[in-house]
Amino acid sequence: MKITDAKVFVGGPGKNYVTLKIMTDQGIHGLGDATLNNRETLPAAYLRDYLIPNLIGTDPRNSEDIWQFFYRGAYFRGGPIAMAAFGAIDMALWDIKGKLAGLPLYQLFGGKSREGAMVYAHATGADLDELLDSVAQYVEQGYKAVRVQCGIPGMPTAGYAVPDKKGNIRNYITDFSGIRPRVEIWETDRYMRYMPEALARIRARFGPELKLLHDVHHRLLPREAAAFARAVEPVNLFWLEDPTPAEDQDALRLLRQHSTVPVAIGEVFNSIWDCNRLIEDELIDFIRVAVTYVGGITHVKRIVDLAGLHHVRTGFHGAPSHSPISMAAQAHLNAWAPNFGIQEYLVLGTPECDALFPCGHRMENGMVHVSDAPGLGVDFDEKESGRYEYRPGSHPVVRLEDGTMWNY
Ligand code: GCO
Ligand code: MG
Repeated sequence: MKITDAKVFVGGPGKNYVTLKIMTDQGIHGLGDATLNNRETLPAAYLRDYLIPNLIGTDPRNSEDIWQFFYRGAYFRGGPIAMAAFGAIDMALWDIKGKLAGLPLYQLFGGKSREGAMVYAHATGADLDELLDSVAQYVEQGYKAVRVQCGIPGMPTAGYAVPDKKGNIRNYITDFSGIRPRVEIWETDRYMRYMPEALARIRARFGPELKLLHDVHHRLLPREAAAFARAVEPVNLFWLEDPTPAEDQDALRLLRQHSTVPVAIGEVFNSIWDCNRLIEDELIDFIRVAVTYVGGITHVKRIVDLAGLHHVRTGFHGAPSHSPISMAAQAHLNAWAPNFGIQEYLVLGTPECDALFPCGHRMENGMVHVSDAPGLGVDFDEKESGRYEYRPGSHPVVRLEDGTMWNY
């Protein structure tokens, strides 16, 4: 069997999805998602200029060797751009493998460990009242788990994933605001004083059952993260996400000494080497990697297996920056993983998105049910894709009040 061609498409409804389609001499094609949020043209160029010319003529069934060829052959290993490009190739090769076998991917991983995979939605509000209403809506829709992000009184600008006072959430993922980032101002003290109380009020309003998640988004120093984690203990969070930047894999030791709050980290990681110590030293409870960003299914399965040895559960990233292709790959991994935790679920489930990516995975009552179609269980309408083109967008940047650059 041989790969005969491969094409890259950039664009989509409300998002610059980067879609890879690999064709073979047996008429079977595979799909992959190389969407690196707000840097989409770079994995696309890496695929077109370097990887695809080396794919043509290879046997698509040799997905492990192809992964090793690209990873080791790059010499300058890893990083978000290359791993997103490898990730798309790896997803597409697994898609082909499943279609050849006539089996949904979860069967190739080891079958189902559960019927439905619990997901969480994003509740948000410019103030606590708005946030409480937002949580109530998701509870109404049957979600068992909700992430809560709240505007902080007195903070000069709307914070991470929070609407501004006029109620419109400047969603950098879909606002194509051009390549120059807008600036958000962050004040740790205000956040540390306000957020624990806000979380306690949400818990009081919705009772002990609802799983509450909160994303600090890399903004605290290790000491501050330890103090914050201790302050929110009584809220009994399902997880506290990205409390402190984790390039320093030792930073979490202090937090672990002061709190038993479950910690979730990993969405910005690109390989097992970014998180092996966090997992082996059991400094986290959930690994938040995304199948695109860590080089695809082959590599993410290694991370899931290592995590499983250390009581660490999965909590795959699932912001709208991932196309239904990588969300489909994660749906199969969520069905299989013996140490599944939860799935973030924010695909832009609009009619346009469904038209571009026909898909058999279903979301019901806060659970995702994986498709039994062979391979990934998602397709891509090339003709429909002609409606879209790349439009530049950028993450915001964050500065402290005195202008010091901080962590977005
Ligand atoms: C999350 C993430 C996102 C990121 C986004 C960056 O928990 O979903 O923190 O909101 O900000 O994926 O591109
Ligand atoms: Mg996050």
